[in-house]
Amino acid sequence: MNKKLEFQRLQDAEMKTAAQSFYTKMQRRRTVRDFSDQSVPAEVIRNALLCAGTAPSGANMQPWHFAVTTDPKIKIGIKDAAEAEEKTFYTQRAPEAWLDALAPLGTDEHKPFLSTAPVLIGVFLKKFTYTEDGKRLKNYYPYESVGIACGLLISALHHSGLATLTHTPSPMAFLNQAFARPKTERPYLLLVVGYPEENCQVPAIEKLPFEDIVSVVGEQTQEYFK
Ligand code: IYR
Repeated sequence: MNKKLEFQRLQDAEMKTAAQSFYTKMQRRRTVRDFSDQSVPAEVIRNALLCAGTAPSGANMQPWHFAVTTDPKIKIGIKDAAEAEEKTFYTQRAPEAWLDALAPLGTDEHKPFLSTAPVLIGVFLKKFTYTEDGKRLKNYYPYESVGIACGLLISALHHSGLATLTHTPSPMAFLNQAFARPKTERPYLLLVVGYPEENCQVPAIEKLPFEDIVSVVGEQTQEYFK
């Protein structure tokens, strides 16, 4: 049942260049909120979705489903439902501290990008897999697995020259209806995909430095990272 792994081993110099250039590329990824309505090649979206599907998952249960739409009517339906949820979030549900944390992003209940951007991807999480003979199998670590798949999806789209917005309207149960997904699947993330608008601005945020996100543990390891 097992088969031999075909591992692609790189030369040291090649590894270092690959690691550096991948980091440089990923460093340029920014979440954007102002999208152009320009359409994007379907092949790019298809390959990014296939890339997401390569993610590791608990017991390889692949507890994800990606629903994709470019259909203006569906996008407008999602926009209207999301804006209705967001309105109650911003005016009633969000605690003051949360609104303060969001202030630098300049977000509000208006979500024009949901109809402007050419592609919306609804990511759904499956706590169970239903087999053809009606058995219900437990999926292991579904939240972690779907999170990893989303990371690969975002990276693949960025790598292909597209911009994304990880949007999590809350609550987002309306996504089941919008994307015609069964109630057994939990909406996990709405990914907005396209090109940034010409004069798109992004907040001047910074990422934490290495020292703040990594602890180098043990004397030998400190020597290794010198
Ligand atoms: N879902 C809301 C609020 C929001 C929450 C977080 I956490 C963000 O990083 C950004 C926005 C909205 O989309 O406006």
